[in-house]
Amino acid sequence: MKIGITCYPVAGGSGVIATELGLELAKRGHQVHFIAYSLPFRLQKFQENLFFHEVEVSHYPLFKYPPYTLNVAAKMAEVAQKWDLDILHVHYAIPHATCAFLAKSILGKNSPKIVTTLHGTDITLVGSEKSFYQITKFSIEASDGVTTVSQYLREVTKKEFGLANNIQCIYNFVDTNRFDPKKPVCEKEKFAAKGEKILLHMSNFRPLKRIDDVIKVFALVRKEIPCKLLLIGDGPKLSDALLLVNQLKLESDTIFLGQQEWVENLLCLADLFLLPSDTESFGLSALEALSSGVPVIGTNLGGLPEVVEDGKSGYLLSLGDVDGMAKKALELLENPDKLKQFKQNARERAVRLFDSQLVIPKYEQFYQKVLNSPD
Ligand code: GMT
Repeated sequence: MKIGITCYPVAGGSGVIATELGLELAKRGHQVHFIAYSLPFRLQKFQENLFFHEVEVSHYPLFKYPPYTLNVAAKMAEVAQKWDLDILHVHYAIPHATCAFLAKSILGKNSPKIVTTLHGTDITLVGSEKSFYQITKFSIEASDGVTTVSQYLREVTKKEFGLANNIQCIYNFVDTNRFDPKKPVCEKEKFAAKGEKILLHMSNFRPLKRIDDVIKVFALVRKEIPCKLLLIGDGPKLSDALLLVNQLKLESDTIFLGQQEWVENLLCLADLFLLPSDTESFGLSALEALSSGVPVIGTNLGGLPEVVEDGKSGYLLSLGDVDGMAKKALELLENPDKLKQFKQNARERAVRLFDSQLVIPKYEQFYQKVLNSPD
């Protein structure tokens, strides 16, 4: 198949999934065309069957705001026509599903089929930005096929937008060969002394990630056992996090690593992964942790219970239950046999349910189904 993929090419779950999907599809012999405003951040080296088409955003003096949506739509139409695309797969409804609708309208009969994957914040954002409701509903309905990254998100989308049943859940996936506790060179001693445990959090440091809770859980655990906190990522809550670490006098045991590219070399160092978010439609970072053999302590909300099995590959607690999370973290860290069992369970769960080789064929089948469906 000839497949166009549009995503936000920056660090973030939806960009990661779109990029890894494109890479895998290209390996499987499909012709893949990325259409985005910059080279997706995990797309570094040349690969056969892979093309990149940059969306240049217009900066005409009259435009106070660059018309990103129109620039993407125009590029989609151009690429779809020139390379005769079968499928245009857009990640994140706003505005990419709308751009795809525009491109399809421009191309008429010869348009590719549109597949939209909803990632979560594109749907929940509508809750805070009511004016987007109609255009989001319209763009989702105008797609030829819609997928969500969890059952939870599927139900929310159906309920919020009053949509019928034709949304398919295809779970996010991970390359379990890459995120493998046995493979990377894990130099734990670079960060922690012998016998010290490592707790890790990785995100885009947005308010919903509740970095304060991560730090407070760590502070409670550190009172009981020697440990270090590794923080990967950057974002609006980074300054608050630095301040809290300073107030709680945790500087000597907290390491801010900023944005990192090869996270598989860091995740495998951890004993526990912390993800106490307000909500996660899926929680891709939690899956990457599981695959690296790292149990997850998080919230029992959104799609996270579909990823982490409470009491087996981690513990999921109520939102804001910092004490409870610290207690569960200590229960594992102070009990080597239990921790070992949870690490094994974490790895097994990722391999059994979310390996990319299991999930990518589901996208291929979905594309085929959409291609076979009448206009
Ligand atoms: O919230 C983020 O970290 C970014 C956002 C995105 O679109 O990149 O993540 C969403 O999509 C990811 C990939 O499907 C999911 O794993 C995240 O759970 C989801 N974030 C939220 O639902 C808050």
